Amino acid sequence: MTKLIAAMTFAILAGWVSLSAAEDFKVGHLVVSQPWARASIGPSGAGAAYFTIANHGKEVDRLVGVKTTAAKRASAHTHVIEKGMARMRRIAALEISPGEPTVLKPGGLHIMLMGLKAPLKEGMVFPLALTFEKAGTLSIRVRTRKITSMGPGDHGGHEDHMKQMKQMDHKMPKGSM
Ligand SMILES: [Cu+2]
Repeated sequence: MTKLIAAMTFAILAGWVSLSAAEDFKVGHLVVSQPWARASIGPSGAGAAYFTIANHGKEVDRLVGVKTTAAKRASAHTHVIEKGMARMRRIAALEISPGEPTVLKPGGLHIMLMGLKAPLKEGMVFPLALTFEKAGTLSIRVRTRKITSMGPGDHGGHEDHMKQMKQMDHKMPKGSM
């Protein structure tokens, strides 16, 4: 009887461990954790995905390619202020340095999804293939959170940011996509 309980406890613990670790993805010295995306706004066709990348190696790596079956194009973006206007700009190679993890989050670095094949809805999970210069390609699964979400572990969000996102235009040099 005690043995049975011990076995059951172990099974429950093991299940819990695998569940909690499910959001980490590893390739080489890189660990991508807690990927998530925001539900997209109406039929806008654009979305954004976020995650944290830690580099446990000794050399800088670079994110040089992003692909997904959920959208026609995906690329790393950052926010810049130009003539007092918040704009987004594509980053061809996002540096992943050892030490401080690189954090993609609303209002900062993000993976821009252009030409969504279907609107992103809360609870949807879609794949993202990240290609790094040194570590190679890593396939991750991104979970869609509600439109007001600020990230995993938040409770709600704030509307102002979404208004800001809507007003922001995507001025990028032709051919940079
Ligand atoms: Cu963007």
